[in-house]
Amino acid sequence: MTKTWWKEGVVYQIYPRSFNDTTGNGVGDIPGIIEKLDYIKSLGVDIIWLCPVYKSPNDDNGYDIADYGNIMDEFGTMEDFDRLLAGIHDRGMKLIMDLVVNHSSDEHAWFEESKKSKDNPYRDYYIWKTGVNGGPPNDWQGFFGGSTWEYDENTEEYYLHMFTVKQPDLNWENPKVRKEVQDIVRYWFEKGVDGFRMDVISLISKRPEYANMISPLFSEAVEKQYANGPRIHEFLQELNKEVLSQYDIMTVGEGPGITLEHGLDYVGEDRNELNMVFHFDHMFMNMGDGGRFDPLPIDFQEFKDVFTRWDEKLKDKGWGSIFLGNHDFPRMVSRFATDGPHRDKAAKLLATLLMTLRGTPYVYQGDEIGMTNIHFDDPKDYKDVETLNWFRALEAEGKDPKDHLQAVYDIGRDNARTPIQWTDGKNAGFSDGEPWIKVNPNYSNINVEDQERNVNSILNYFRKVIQFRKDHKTLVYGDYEPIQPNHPHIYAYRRFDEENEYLVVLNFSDETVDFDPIITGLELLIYNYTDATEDLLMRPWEAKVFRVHD
Ligand code: TEU
Repeated sequence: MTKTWWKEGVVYQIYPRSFNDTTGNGVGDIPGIIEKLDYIKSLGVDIIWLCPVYKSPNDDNGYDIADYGNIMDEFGTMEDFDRLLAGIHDRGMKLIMDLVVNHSSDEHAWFEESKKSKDNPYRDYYIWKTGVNGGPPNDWQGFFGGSTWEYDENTEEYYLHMFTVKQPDLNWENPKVRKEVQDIVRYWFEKGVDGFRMDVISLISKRPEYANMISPLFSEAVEKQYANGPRIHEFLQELNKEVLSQYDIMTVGEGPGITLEHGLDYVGEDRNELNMVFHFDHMFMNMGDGGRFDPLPIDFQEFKDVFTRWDEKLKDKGWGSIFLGNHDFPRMVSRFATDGPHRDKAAKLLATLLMTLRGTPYVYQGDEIGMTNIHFDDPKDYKDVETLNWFRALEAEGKDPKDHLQAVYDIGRDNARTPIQWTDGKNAGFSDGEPWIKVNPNYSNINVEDQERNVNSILNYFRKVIQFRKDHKTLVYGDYEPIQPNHPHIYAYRRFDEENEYLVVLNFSDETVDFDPIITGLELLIYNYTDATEDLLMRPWEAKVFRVHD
């Protein structure tokens, strides 16, 4: 297996809107990130992934880009961006950007041209179709609900949008579009950025028949009909050959619909496509029949099995990404562990999991202090377009969103989008003005300033366990083998190579569990209870990592 910086690095994801506001307009900004670079460096992370900062009308918080070569006014200027990049590089870190090219904003100049007339030179930059029987071209449902087709009266055709109406899908069949994407990517590489996270990259190649949905199950339609289209690998190989391969950069493709079966096609070392993908097997595992807003409890067995199956799939020829949350999902501690009385231990346990599996770990901003989900009483406090669309759909059925807030508490994207809690002062130290989304009221107890002062805080544990991963390369490259994989409460595994062996034991429960891994010669190295001992009587949410001696 080849060794590289992006396999050994730890990534920290920034959602700029909610990170740190220096202007008082209630929106985080690039100078706000610059101000916190020493803090980010102090975590021990190597790579920053910055969510979109390009010009955007913000229908989907920057995932609707109106100009790929400029910075959003609310976030600052290109000079600010250049200072950010230099500040990151000065500290020995790298920066990866978000590349959102499955779609653009409808306010992008290309789309403004495209909608003017059927013979406009930009018409084929997007996907236009005539209607069928007075309705849309087919019955496709979008990621945020409703039809994926929007009628345009001027030219009497429909355009495709897999996300909001303000996010028209680009037509990758058009070689000019692919060339534009290459130019965008090259532009940022020439500026010195170190890679890209590629938004919904699995969706760029459409199936030309545009047949009706093959299944009422959204996840099935995504995998078999929306994603993994016939030319996806050709497109990625072309991008790789023309641009990616010319630079020492990293790529991680975001991949709804990328299941185990497709994984290696995208990331196999012999494929010349992407370095890693984010698959969603654990992130969408608890969707009920009603889709995202019909969540089921997390199935712990399945949760473990997902990591095991993917490790097995990628171990010889690929590489994985290890993440438990991002800006699209609830807070990891609330979702996969507990934000009740055991929150402190539970957050540390998840940090241990992130840093001891094989694959590049991604830490989402705020998880390093154990930030939790938000429960707004008033539906009006929610800002996410996906949640708002769902409220609208409920209202259309005569229902009151107020009666359905539990689903949003469980699964809504705003859970992860409340401002970072820096202090116990005004607006949690995020902004002097009124934050664009309300701060989680628990900031008086959960904040960076407080955790800096406490050697045993979640924050300081993150620092310790990140350093631990870096000091023990076996945790990066070594083999992974689950121990007693069917245990109802414990997630345990060995990581080993020819020289070293480690045992990780994580108690995912509120109970004390007497665990017997039948392995001897254990020396305790990392643990989340200060008074931990070498035994395996695991207290609630206890995590221990041992060296295994022969
Ligand atoms: O997300 C795509 C995706 O498939 C989901 O995780 C999704 O956002 C969703 O919540 C479906 O239920 C990416 C971005 O990460 C997301 O923020 C954008 O809204 C989306 O693409 C469109 O660009």
